[in-house]
Amino acid sequence: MATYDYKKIETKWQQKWSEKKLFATYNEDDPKYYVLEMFPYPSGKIHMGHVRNYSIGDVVARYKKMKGFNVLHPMGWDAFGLPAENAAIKNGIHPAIWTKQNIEDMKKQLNSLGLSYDWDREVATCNEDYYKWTQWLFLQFYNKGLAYKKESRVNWCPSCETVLANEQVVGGKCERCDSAVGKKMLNQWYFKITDYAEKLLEDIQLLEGWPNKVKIMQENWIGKSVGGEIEFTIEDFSETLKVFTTRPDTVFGATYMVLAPEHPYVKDLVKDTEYEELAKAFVDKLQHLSDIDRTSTDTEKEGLFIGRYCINPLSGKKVPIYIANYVLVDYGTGAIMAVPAHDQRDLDFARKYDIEVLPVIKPQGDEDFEIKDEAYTEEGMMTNSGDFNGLDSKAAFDKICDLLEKNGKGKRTISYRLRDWLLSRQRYWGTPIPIVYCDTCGIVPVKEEDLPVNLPLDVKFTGAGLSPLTTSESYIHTPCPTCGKLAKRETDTMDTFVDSSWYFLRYTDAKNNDTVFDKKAVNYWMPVDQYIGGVEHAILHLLYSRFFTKVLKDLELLDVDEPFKNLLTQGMVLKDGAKMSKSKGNTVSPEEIIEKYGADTARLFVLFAAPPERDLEWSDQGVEGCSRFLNRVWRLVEEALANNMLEGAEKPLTKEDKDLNYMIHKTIKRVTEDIEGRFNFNTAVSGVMELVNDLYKYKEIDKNSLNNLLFKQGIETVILLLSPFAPHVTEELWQKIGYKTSAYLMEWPEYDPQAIVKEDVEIVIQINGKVREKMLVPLATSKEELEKMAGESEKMKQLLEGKEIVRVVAIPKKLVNIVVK
Ligand code: ANZ
Ligand code: ZN
Repeated sequence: MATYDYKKIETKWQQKWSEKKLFATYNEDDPKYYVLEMFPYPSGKIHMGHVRNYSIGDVVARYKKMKGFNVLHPMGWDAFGLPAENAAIKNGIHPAIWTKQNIEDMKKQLNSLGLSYDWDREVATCNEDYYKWTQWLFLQFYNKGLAYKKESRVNWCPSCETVLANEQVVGGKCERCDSAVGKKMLNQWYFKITDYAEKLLEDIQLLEGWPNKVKIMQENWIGKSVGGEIEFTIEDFSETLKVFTTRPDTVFGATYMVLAPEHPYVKDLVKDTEYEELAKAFVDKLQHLSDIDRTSTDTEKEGLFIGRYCINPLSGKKVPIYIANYVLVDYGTGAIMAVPAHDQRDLDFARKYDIEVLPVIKPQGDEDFEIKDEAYTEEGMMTNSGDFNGLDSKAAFDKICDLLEKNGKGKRTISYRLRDWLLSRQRYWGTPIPIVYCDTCGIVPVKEEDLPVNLPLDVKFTGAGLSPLTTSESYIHTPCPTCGKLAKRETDTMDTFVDSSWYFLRYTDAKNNDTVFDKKAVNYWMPVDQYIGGVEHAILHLLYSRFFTKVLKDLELLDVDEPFKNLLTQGMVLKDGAKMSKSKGNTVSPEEIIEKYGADTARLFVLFAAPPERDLEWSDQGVEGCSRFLNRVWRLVEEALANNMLEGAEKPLTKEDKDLNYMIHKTIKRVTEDIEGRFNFNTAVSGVMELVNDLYKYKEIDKNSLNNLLFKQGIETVILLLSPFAPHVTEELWQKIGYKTSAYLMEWPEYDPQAIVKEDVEIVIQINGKVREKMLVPLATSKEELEKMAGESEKMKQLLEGKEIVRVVAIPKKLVNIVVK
């Protein structure tokens, strides 16, 4: 018998599949299924997280194919970004060459896992034929007023020399290089995602196949607040101060006001006063803190009285104005009325600076209510609020809004936490922004027919704080698309999140040179039926992709509202309880595992060791176990072939045959349901393992009396059920038992509902509720028959002798109770 030579088998099938283009997909009329894993950054090496992500996707893809769907399962490269540029600076390799080499290396590694990708649809975001369309999309956004330029204060990493998003600033430091992050004023490009805030929020309810936690994260990120804008007069100042509040009902309790230190009024309010220098010093001190750090509840509240006062529009009361770290300039109006009795942040601040705390809402019926260290944030009864006293605070909310609107002192408003998407990056290795600046015509978009604007090769990586593109003379100078005079190109490139916000659309028509994608193709394949990736992308990538999809729908480029119908966020791969990572030095290299055990074992392990959404703890014994199991399957088939156990005539089924038949169909049902339901691959695999055990036992009964046809059916079932998980070894065995067609093209086994109905069922017989006897009866035995049969056994006859039977209760398939006196 041949031994299981995984290396030979895996190389052989990978080659054959690729030669035959087994996984190529065409746009047909069949029901489609689009399964997608988040595409990787081409770092050069795959890690176990990739193996897990892509193995999960591959099972789904192969399974759906066998279920008769026309499956799209593409792969590509999120190929722009900082590491390539840093490698260029460090090692002097051009980012393009570095990236290309890494893609080749990683593609080999992915192929060594036997993943069923349609490589004809491969995209790399750094290729001209891709970024041409990213630029084209930018122009469509621009024409719709959804891409605009604005001067703004941005997080700036002096070491990476680039703008950072708030999420990339951790504890005041750059997420990438750990340098202290500063602020800088820059003229930047933005996408107007805030125009879609309401739609993005509303449509979360369409995402039935998404994990709840991700939906909540998106909801919080958009952060809709319903409230009001209230105008306070500032004493001796020409302008009024607008504040945004979610609690107009607390307006009488506003005992001080806070402006964000960067609020435009601050300079004028402190001008030529003793507070001028203090305020300036305070603003400087906050420069390096990110918004997240400034508003975190753990951050000590800090502020400064600026010597001025406001007048409360309803109470007429005069209250002091502060600047403070916890009020942000770009949320709401950048200023607040502070109500320490009912807002914890305000209370902490008021206690620290000894400001009055005035409760204006109290719990119903609580006479000696008092605020101590905790703000009262619930609803209740109005107090200290003039004419509104005694009202329910909910009713007061509306009445106060009505009054403010009547007096012209305020209005109801909605505020979103979501900010516009800053997309400019002062980097080289990204999609050039297709814009030209002309002294005569101003900002001029590049003509569509002149796309792509190519990344030049003659750049210097100077580290001077400007985009390297500014060093390319050939790039910068260009005629103005409108007037033809010499003009200058934009030298910023796009955030790589722009590239990844539409790659799943390009896969539907990846080779199209005439348009971004054919409308028919995109509408046939979209939405993605199953998206799989890490939860670290739960907010930005998914939100940006949803935003793009909605804009493209409004541009009539496609018809779907949402890009991803179902989302699976896979858990982490841990070792010794911690996430596998280079920095912790606890990684296991996929290449080593594949070398030592084969790809099928590696795949089977990551699929079997935990359900996809849970974290998976690496275990060498677990890997060994999976390897042993595949060897066991191999031997089972080899022995069966060697002993001619897969050929024979039809025979009536014996008791053992019936049991095996039952197990075969029950396993099909179980594995199918495990995959269909919540991708419980771990239990699906153990189902197959049990069936393999049963086949081994069956084989031992008596070689001459076996029902070979049934045994063969069992073997075939194992091979087919296992094929999405361990595609190489099953393909080899499938051919060995005589099939010419790939297992990938076979139909997924169907179970026979008749076969899993157990024919006999055990019934308990009770006397006065006490179990006295058990018996096996045909499943279909009726109530009347059961009543009759219950007393017939020898044991029952004895037990009932001399007793008077009062009543017999029979419940088919369960029990008979005989009530006696
Ligand atoms: C008075 C008040 C009383 C407030 C009260 C809350 C409770 P969300 O729900 O997150 O939208 N706020 C407004 N603008 C702010 C800014 N730029 N920086 C920091 N805080 C700001 O929160 C809205 C509430 O956060 C607003 O309602 C305001 O405080 C504060 F019992 O106004 B509130
Ligand atoms: Zn011009």
